[in-house]
Amino acid sequence: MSQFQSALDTSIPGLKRLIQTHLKFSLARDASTATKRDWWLATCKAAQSVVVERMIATQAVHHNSNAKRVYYLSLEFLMGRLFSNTIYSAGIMENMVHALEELGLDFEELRSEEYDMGLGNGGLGRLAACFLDSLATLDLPAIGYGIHYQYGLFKQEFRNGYQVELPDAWMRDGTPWEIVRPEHATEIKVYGYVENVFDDRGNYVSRWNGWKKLLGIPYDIPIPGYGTNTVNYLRLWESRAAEDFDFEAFNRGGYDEAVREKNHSETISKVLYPNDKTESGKELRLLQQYFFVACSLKDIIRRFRKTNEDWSEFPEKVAIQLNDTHPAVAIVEMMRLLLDEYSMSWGPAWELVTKTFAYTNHTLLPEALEKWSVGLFQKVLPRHLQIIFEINKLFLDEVEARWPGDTTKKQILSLIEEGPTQMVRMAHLSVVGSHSVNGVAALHTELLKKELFPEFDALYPGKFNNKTNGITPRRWLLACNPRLSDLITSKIGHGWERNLDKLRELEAFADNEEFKSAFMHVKHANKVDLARIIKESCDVSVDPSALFDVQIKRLHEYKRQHLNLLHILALYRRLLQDPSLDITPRVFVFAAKAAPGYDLAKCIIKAINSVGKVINNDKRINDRLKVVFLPNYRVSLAQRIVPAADLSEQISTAGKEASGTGNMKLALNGALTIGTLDGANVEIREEVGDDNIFIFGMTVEEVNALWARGYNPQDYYNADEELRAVVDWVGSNYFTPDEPHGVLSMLRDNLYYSDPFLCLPDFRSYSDAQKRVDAAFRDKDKWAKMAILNTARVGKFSSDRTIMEYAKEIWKLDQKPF
Ligand code: T68
Repeated sequence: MSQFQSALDTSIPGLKRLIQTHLKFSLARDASTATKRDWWLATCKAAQSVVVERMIATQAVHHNSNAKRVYYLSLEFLMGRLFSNTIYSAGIMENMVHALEELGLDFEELRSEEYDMGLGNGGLGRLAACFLDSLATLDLPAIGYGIHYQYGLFKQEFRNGYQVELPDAWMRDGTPWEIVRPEHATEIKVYGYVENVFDDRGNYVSRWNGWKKLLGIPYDIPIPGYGTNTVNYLRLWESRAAEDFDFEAFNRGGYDEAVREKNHSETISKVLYPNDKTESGKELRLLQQYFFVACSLKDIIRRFRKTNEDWSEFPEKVAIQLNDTHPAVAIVEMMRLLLDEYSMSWGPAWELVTKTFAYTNHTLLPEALEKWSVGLFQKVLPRHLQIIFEINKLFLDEVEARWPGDTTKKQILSLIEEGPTQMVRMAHLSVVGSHSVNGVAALHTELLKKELFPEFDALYPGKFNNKTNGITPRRWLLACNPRLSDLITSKIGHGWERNLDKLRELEAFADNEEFKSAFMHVKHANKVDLARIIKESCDVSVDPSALFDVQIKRLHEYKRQHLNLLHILALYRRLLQDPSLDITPRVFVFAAKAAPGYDLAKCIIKAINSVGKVINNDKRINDRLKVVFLPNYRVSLAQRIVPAADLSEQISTAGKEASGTGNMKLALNGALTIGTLDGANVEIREEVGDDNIFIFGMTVEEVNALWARGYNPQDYYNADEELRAVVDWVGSNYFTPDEPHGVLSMLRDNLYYSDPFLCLPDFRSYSDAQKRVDAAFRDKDKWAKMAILNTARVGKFSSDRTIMEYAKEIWKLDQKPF
């Protein structure tokens, strides 16, 4: 923190002046007529000034020291709002709050003016955003690369309990954070054909001809570190037509035709695909992937060549991390550039590529593993397909050397899947083309090695490694839960924001009556806030002293929101059968988006909404159960729900959730987990201790054994009277009396006939665990202690820890503080 001297005055009067200056000169507004949004924009611009100054200094330091950088390639960055985060990281929070006060403005009110930047589906995209925060905070030279989607993940509304999707025009009214960089616009090529010809030197070479040009325009978003001068950036590419007009067509009078070409090019960055697990195989998706990868690699190489002459230095200066297989075509594009544009020969080019790339796997679900038909590749990227076949040929030679004559091994491992249509397996390409393949939690990495890629693990010992996910404490505690942050700081002081392990010092207060009471007061105040949001968006009144039982995540069968629903129905039924039953009053809070084409997921949303409507209005149960589904789940809403949760539902079928990160956010904010031994839940249990978590259900081994024996859901249905009753109940017309018969029968039939994610076998164990939760919550003292110990013991799950592991073990990247 020494060399850097700011030219800006960030005192309270200084910030006031800065805001007023931006209001007038950047926004052309007068203080007397400015709207709240104008003030918000002016405040963003003021904070951005502080950050931009440091960004310029950071980039100079990285450039002048010829530092190694990591490039994080991701099709998704789920950034949420940037207002609080930017102001905290700029180190001006306190002064800013006062400056705003003196201008007659309220910080909290201004911050809700911001529209979420929702350029991601869920965990994978949010992980990328947390990683950017940690990279900057740890003074690691890094740039994120992605797409500047015009529309992010759809906006969700409920109409009569059904999900309706609306476009997310997040930047319609402008956004204050981005800096457009036309000087770094980049041209790339797509489509066309390959010709094999003799070049000037008589070599037989492949030429890519007949291609179309596309233009990528970069938009930069500064990423300030917390408590440091480092400001990295996220560079997002927007596609444009390389030429505005086809003038020939225009002159022939074909105005429409001339504009059509332009529109087609600009479609590429139009919209984020809303599927979080299923691979759709659409041409536009492949174009998106190649477009941003090709633009990014050109940019990376341009930056490398400014300060380096020798290509062999490339892996010493550049590390590229692939966030899942979505950017995997980068491996092939890099080969193409080295071979075709820089005339390198195959061997050195391949060595350089494999030393540079590393790949993170985020799922074992077969339906999410990306495959592209050879035909589509041939059409969109003909030269790349040729290179893939060459990579595969050489790779299969390696397989042959390792397992001579074993054709089965070759079939299993080949980059090309044979069948009626040949497919390119992007995960295999990623494994072969990278020096590191990591899973995102210990269990996930074990399964990756043992179940998904055992042959690859045998072929490349040491390539597979684990990097358990993490979350940034700046957003997921400091910014989202100011009450708890202040309480923590009052006990153990600052420092936990950059060293989350320091929270262990709270353990000393876990038996302190005063602290327990203060901790639960904070939780209660946060629940009062959430109750207000619930009233506003669901028109349901809930009691903040009830147990807030929260399941917030994408809607997917493997996450088992429907198992939660079966339990709710069981509780409701027990209450109707015995109105005097003594149960802990609960508010069940759901929030989730379903992929628009995922019918069963949408049916589960409808079912929860319908059951909720009946339960919430049933006078007989005396408000002891409430069920609400908050619409339009997004980062900023998560930041309101997480601090108010008592119970965190992490109930996926064992072996299916790679890690989860919501589990970490909720535990950090003092919610207890009810969960299966899946993903990072396993490691959360290790940290918080068996007594401070509610574990239930089958283990991965038990799940595998059940499938091996043969699973029939009806065995469980027939054996459990309550289970049978609630499965039938949910499919009946009871909860949808005003609608055509059978709108929820799809859910009942799924459970009864197939139940692919084993809700029925886990139901009884889940229900028993919920009874333990109920009992624990009655003992206020015990619950407070458990909640405190959760907060105190989850320091491991800071994304700072995760990123330091990537930096040391995969990227070999040095910190560059200044
Ligand atoms: C999630 N994956 C994992 N995928 O499900 C979760 N997929 O367990 C893990 O914690 C998280 O990644 C971070 O590692 C996703 O979120 C997607 O969103 C996705 C998007 C497009 C295509 C496939």
